[in-house]
Amino acid sequence: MKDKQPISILPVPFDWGASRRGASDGPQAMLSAGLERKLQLLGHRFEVRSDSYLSDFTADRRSSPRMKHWGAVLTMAEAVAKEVALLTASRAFPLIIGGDHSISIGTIAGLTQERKKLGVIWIDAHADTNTPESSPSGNMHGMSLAVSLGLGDTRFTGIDHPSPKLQAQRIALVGTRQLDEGEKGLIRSRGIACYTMHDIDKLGMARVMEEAIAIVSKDSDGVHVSFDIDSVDPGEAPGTGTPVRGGLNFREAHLAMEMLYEAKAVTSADIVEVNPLLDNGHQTVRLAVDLVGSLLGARIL
Ligand code: HAR
Ligand code: MN
Ligand code: MN
Ligand code: MN
Repeated sequence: MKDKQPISILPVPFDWGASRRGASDGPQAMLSAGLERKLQLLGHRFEVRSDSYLSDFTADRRSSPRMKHWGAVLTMAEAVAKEVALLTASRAFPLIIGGDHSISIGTIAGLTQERKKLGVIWIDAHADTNTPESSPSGNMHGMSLAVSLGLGDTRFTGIDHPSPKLQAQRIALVGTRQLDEGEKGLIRSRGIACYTMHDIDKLGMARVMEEAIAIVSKDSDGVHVSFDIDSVDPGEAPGTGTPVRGGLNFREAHLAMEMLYEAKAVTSADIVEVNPLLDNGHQTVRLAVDLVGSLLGARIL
């Protein structure tokens, strides 16, 4: 982010892209856990946007086995895209708080209205590169990155402006440890940089983040961080709908965020899949707030 750039926090209380309910309570939980106080302490100017930009998606019953609740997801994503494009145009730093990961369909469509060469770091146990055909679940939070690459239903890939929104060479996946067969083929054939937990174990998080930041910054006009809290090990972050063992530890997750801040390259972020209904007290919600703090400049000394 730029020096003294104001931050616009955009809540997206939405969970119809996931199989389990509750991520829709993530935004309110993060705000109640002191997200605003954290930004104040860090000296940021910021505003919390109302969620009234979201029209009533609950009335939208359109759904199919391969794209569950697609009507609600589409209505949400179109509204999020519009709102994020407005924030980008206003020169604020968009900080989108979800919500399940399908909200990033809207986030990325909005950001790329202006930034045609957006780099994206996707920190997640999953790659979210399924198409309706390859998805084993039909849950749309597993399709958001594929949609942004122009794959899948054209009503989604065409949101706001023509597809594709992203180019494969400006994407880096970090923390990956659960891929479906179709996703593996796509990641390989498109040459998407993928830093699995195996790579993090062998190379160390610092080296992985250096490489990932270099990849997404190269010839780009902005860098978006999409942080799925399920990238963190379920021992630290149990409050999420699709936990996978063997994730980032507390220090690796913070280091990733700190290095992103130090790189001064990040132009927007979303944090997703925080599910207060599945949390152990407020452990996961608090971790999410602290990680946003690290991304926005919190330091020990
Ligand atoms: N790959 C699986 C599917 O598509 C699971 C994806 C799910 N979960 C997320 N996204 N939280 O990162 O169904
Ligand atoms: Mn709810
Ligand atoms: Mn995800
Ligand atoms: Mn995930």
